[in-house]
Amino acid sequence: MRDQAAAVLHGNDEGTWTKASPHLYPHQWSWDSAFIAIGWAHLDVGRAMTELEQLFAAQWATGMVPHIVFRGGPGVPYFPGPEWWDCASVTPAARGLPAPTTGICQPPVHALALRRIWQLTPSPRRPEIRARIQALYPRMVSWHRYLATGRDPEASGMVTTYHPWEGTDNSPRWDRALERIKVAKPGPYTRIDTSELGDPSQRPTNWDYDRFLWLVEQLRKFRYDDVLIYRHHRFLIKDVFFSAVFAAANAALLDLADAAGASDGDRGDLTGWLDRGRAALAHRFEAKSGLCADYDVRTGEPIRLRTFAGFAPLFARTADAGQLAAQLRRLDSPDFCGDPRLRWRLLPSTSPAEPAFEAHDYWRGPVWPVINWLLWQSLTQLGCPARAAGLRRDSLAEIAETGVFAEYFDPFTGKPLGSPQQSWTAAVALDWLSVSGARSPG
Ligand code: 2M8
Repeated sequence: MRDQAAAVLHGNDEGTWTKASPHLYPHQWSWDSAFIAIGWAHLDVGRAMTELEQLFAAQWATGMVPHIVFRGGPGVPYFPGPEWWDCASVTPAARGLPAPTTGICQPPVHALALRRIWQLTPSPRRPEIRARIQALYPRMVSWHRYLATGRDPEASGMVTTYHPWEGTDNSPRWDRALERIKVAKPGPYTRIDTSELGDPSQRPTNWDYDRFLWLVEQLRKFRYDDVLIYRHHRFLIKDVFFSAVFAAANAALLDLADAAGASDGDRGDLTGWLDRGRAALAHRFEAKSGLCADYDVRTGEPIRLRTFAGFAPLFARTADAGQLAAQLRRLDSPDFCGDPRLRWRLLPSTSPAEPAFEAHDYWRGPVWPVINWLLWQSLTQLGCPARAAGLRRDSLAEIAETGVFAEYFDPFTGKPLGSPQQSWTAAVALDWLSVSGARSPG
């Protein structure tokens, strides 16, 4: 399996960056790149660093790392392409970049990747890789500073998301906020994803795409200015999963502070963001459901749905023993991994008990290996090696059963769904294959 996973990365390799998948996603995606760098680190730590360096070369002047860098070039079929975003025309923050980008971002897994690269760097390569980490580290801190300020002007400890494309596209977490948006069709457009995949039921609907594109139009109108967006945008959600990844990423940058020669000021800021983030998530935890709830800034209402995001305290490596115990019980309850219909004991994107659940449909039910990798890593670090080992074993078994490094899997049948040869699935498989079930990844 290791050779097959490596072949997926090599097959999608464009030399200095990696396509998220061969056909469906032919550009460089932000959080995909971070996972991909973890995969490359098992093959060549220098190549892993290059992946992150190339992504951060497209970082905006605001510190934001854009969700797509359109490195594939203009002829490569992907919809919507850079013309829908038009970032460099409307904001100086997006000018002078090596390739056009989108104007939104994705969960900051990058620091986890940087830490993993450093852990995997063999002694002879340490001086070279340390120098490259030292060069990249300030850019990562500025990315985190953007999230802690531009995306959290209230200093609440929770990151605000502006668009479903900021991670988990058609998750039912966004349904109500999208339902409030009444849009006329945002001009004629032709989707490529559904024909590329051949099965539209595995992808967001046209209703979703109308809203996704309308939201892009709005963000462009606000010139991607966080202050204007905060004032006028219709979709503003305090995202518990994004916030949890941010907390874990702040901890990862602190772990690297000595190797990177971080300043006292940066260490202080990172510690502050980490503490504030964990405290906010602890506050959003609801004992009754055993889950954390997102929060809609526009309506002032919590979003109470049973999805993987409810396990934000686990993803953030909560320091609260009571919440940890409650979340572990919930994880293996019949609403989640304890559902007897599941093919593997893995965390589905949406609970099968949730009315919006769809076994085939993208973020509305399927199992995503990268999400289970994040959970595995957290549980290992939280001192739950047995449960972590189960996630690793079942995830590898899920991939091995069909031999497909799929984007996502049907939780009941284990059928591979979405794009085959998805880079980040191969990358996390490489990482899982490198450690024994009980050994700590971090
Ligand atoms: C999916 O999103 C893209 C848009 O960004 C799409 O559906 O076209 C999501 O799963 C996203 O989280 C992921 O980064 C991207 C590439 O794998 O695909």
